[in-house]
Amino acid sequence: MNAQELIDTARTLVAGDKGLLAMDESNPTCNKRFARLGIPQTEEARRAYRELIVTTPGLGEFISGVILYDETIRQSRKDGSPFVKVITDAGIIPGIKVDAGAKDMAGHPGEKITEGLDGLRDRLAEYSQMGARFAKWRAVLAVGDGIPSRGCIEANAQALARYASLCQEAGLVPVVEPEVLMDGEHTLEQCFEVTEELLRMVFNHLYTQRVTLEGMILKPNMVLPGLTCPKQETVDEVADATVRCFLRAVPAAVPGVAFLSGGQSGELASARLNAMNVRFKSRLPWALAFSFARAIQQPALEIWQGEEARVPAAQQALLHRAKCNGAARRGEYTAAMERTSA
Ligand code: 5MM
Repeated sequence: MNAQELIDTARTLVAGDKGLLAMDESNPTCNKRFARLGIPQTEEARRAYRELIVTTPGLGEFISGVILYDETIRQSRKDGSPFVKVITDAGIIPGIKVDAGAKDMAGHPGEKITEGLDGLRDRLAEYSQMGARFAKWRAVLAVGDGIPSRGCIEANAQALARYASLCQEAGLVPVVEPEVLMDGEHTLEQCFEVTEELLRMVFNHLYTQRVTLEGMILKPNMVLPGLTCPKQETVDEVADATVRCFLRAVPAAVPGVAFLSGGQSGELASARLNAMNVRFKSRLPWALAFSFARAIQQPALEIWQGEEARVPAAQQALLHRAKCNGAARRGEYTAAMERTSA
């Protein structure tokens, strides 16, 4: 492992006003999203959609890195150019999702443990050879009656730390994604408590597994009320709670926090990220960036609908969301940006 290279890559991923675009939906997730819009759920349709994304003109102006899925990293444009080359030529760093998904956890009804550590060292070596410079692993924690349990938090935190350590050994920057889900009636305060406990546990394990914090990125949820909670806090209240929670639990050595969107609308995700940067940017030890999938892709997918003729309009919509999030990183995003685009 070359520690300085890891640190440089991690810093580049969150430099300036850029962020990550997550396009690492597994085939089942991608197919589910296609099915809702009547798009065929085939390997070719998934390839064509990913080609639309990686060939979006100007994407590299706002996106520092893209997270690919195993099928996607092996695919090419219709003209034969490998996606990894297209991405790199656009000035974007290719990354790869390496977990094998969240599975039911034994003895813990309603809870999940992310699998994928077996054989990970060999898979990381292969992805690194293919041109990936960072990797991602997602742990999923639901909030509900008596959950998440200590057992679930601890097991997922340990898996994240073991993954991160293997990544750094292979020269890949680990993007560590502990996600507290938005589903449910829980309050913002409950999300705060769970997120703080989870982050503390994750960083304890990262320390125990000797992960270089300067050479990683954290990809967490924002601190939010559950989707069906009757009380929905304002954008500023969410920004305040999120930053307060992270100041308690995220070490200053971490170069960047790149939020997932978790099912928020594109506009809300941009507005909340913007509010955090407006209110706190100059006082924080880490950059506050984005690593959104749905909050960047959704409008483009809805426009595309699998039709070749709609590619340019879909690319425009994708670029627009990337640009809005770039503005949110500077604290310059406004609702007027959405009206201009419409
Ligand atoms: C939480 O999901 C990650 C961020 O996406 P959103 O911004 O839409 O919340 C995302 O990278 C996720 O890990 C991938 O979409 C892969 O998900 P699956 O379920 O296909 O493994």
